[in-house]
Amino acid sequence: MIEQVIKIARDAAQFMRTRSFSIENKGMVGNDVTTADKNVQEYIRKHLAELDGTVGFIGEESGEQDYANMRAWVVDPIDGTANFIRGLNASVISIGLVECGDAVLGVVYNPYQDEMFYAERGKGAYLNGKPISVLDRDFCHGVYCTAFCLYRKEYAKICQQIMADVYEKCEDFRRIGTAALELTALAAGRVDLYFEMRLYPWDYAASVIIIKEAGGIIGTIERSETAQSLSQEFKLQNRHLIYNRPIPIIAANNQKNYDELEKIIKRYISVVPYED
Ligand code: LIP
Repeated sequence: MIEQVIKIARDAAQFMRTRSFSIENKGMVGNDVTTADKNVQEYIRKHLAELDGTVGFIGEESGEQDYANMRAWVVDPIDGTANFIRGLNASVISIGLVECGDAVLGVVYNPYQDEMFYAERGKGAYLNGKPISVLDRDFCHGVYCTAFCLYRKEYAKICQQIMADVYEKCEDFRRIGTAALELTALAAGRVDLYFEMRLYPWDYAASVIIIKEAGGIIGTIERSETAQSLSQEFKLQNRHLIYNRPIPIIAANNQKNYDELEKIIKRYISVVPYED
């Protein structure tokens, strides 16, 4: 099935090869959608449905949560819409398949570099047909990708504190403006550390399986529901990734670096109210 999904992603990119599109704001500065996003999504939705009509569909530009039969395609038609609007040539198509709460297949296509990243559970991760894997760099030589929580700027200060702390300990940072491209870059050994305070499932669904199959670590930090009801303090615990609402995403090239990054992050987010 992955070959067909790869073809759908590649063909859908035709709608990104235009500079003629209209822009609509989704209610917040920086949160825009273009007619290209909508066309890409519609193309993908139609063709995925032809592949298997029993699978649900969750797309960034449709707002539905359709986990039919516990299976759903989770799709960001253009991850990096702001880059797309500005002509920065750094945006990707991201298609993930989630089954019973687990990411099992992922395809991320960067039409500007003609780079197709993909993985299926248990079958390895690939870039344009060649196996990829994370690179075993130390934390101090790692490149960190992050963002300052664009749609919830009240978290920007915390993200900046985390950034300042990580920056002292790693080599450098990048903000490419598309989570899926940054996460697949980690899978391919190009960058090594990643954190975003609040990512939507369509931003990470496809990359989760690509990172895992490339030997990397990806997870989240969630507040404990019980701890929350017992006290006003927000106690944090590790939680399985979920695909039905925005969550923090941490990723690293190996377990040691993941643990170190998580420790730094928890230092800042364990002491502040952390909302959905
Ligand atoms: C964007 C991400 C970006 C993140 C933004 C936003 P969009 O996705 O990929 O890295 O920082 O908050 O979610 O909106 O361009 O699909």
